[in-house]
Formats: sequence, structure tokens, C-alpha cells
Amino acid sequence: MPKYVLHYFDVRARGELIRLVLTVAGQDFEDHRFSFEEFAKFKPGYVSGQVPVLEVDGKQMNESLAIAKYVAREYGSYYGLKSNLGHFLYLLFCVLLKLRKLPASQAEKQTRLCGKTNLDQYYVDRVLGACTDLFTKYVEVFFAKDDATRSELQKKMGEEHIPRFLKLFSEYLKENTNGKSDFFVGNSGSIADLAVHDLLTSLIQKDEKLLDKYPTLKANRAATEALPNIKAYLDKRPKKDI
Ligand SMILES: N[C@@H](CCC(=O)N[C@@H](CS)C(=O)NCC(=O)O)C(=O)O
Repeated sequence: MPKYVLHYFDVRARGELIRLVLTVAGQDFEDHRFSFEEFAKFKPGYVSGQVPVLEVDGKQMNESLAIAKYVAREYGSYYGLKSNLGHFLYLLFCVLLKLRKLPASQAEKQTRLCGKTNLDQYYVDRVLGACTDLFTKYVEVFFAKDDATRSELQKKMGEEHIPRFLKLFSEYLKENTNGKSDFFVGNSGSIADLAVHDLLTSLIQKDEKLLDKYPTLKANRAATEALPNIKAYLDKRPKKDI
């Protein structure tokens, strides 16, 4: 198993998806967190002068989404005859029993973290793109230069951006298997689900009723929290606004 060290600020933001992917993949990692003040002394040592940086056996990787997908592919690309056959029989069993949802086998969960087919990878990427767009808006509010600007951006966020993206995510969920799966891609969790989970965490912390009008997103959140190792990680991680 490689030695992973994640270097990032003591927040979720652009580092958390990497932490979540490593967690679901069952990989131990050193979570090197630092304050904004402490960052100055580490900055010159990072290739782009920015974080997150994931050190893999001493080799530095930068660019948050590229890193998250790299890790997801490391632990999400194996699928052999045995697991496919097992999963086929499992699905047949579900269909025969007329189970409404199509649960994924453990093997299948591990094959799809980053999308199994080219089309699946596209579905993952479009969700990640939307997450980046909404996150950018959230960051603008968070770092607004004064209170007046913040309240103006906040208003736009609540009235326009959040409803637009929650509707979009709901449509993506519906489009995938027409509601038979609670995940964004196929019938198992991927980094798309982890990215949406993290993004919505920031928004739900400010409005706990946020998802009341979006039942499919609520179900997606619950399904994501049921992915391997996630619940224990969420329970112990420090609570942050961003
Ligand atoms: N596209 C890069 C952006 C990285 C980035 O903007 N990092 C910020 C923190 S979230 C940073 O290091 N800021 C400090 C600086 O630029 O000096 C990624 O996604 O990794």
C-alpha cells in the first residue's frame, strides 16, 4: 500500500474530495492540515505553490480533481470475471425478487468509483463540473470583500444558484436508471456522489431543511453516507464552514 500524505488547509474545500475518496477506498493517509498563517512556510515546497497536494510515496501530485480521480482509478478499475459473474447473479436475484432498488455488490462498488465506461466517466465529470461551478459561487460569498457585497452575493446564491444546481443534480439522479438507483452513475457510489455530498454539507450546515424539497438528493446523501468507511470518517472529522 503506498504511503499517502495529504497537504491542505484545516478545512474541507478543495481537499475534502481527496480525503473522501481515500476513505472509501480504505486507504490510510496522513492528513497534514495547517493554518493559513502556517501555509507560508510550506508554500515554496509545493510545485504550483498551491494546495491540495497529495504525496504518494514521496512524489507530489497537485490539482485537486486530477488527484481525486487518480486515487479513484487506483481503487476503482479492477473488475474480473468472478466479480462480474457474481454481480450478474446478484442482479438476477434482485430482479426475480422484484426489488425496487438495485443494490451493488462489494466488487461492483469498487469498480465504479470513477466510472466504469467512457459514458460513466462523462456522467461523473459533468457532476464534478457542476460542483466546481457552485463551489466557486460559494467561495465568492465566503471571501466577499465587505458585508454589503456578501449579503448581495448571498441573496443571489439562495434565490438563483442553489435552486438551479439542486434542480440540475435532481435531474441527473432521475436520468440515471430512472430513479432505480440512489447514485449519480449506475447503481453504485462514485466520486460524483462524494463531491455532491461534500458541497451540500456546507449548504446544509447553513440551512438544515435545504433538501426537504429534493427527496432524490436526500436519498443520494443517505446512500453516499452508507458507502464503506464513510460514516466513521464523517463522525470524527472536524466540523468546518467550508
Ligand atoms: N485548481 C487548483 C486550485 C488550487 C487552489 O486554488 N488552492 C488554494 C487553496 S483552495 C491555494 O493553495 N491558495 C493559496 C495560494 O494560492 O497561495 C486545484 O483544484 O487544486
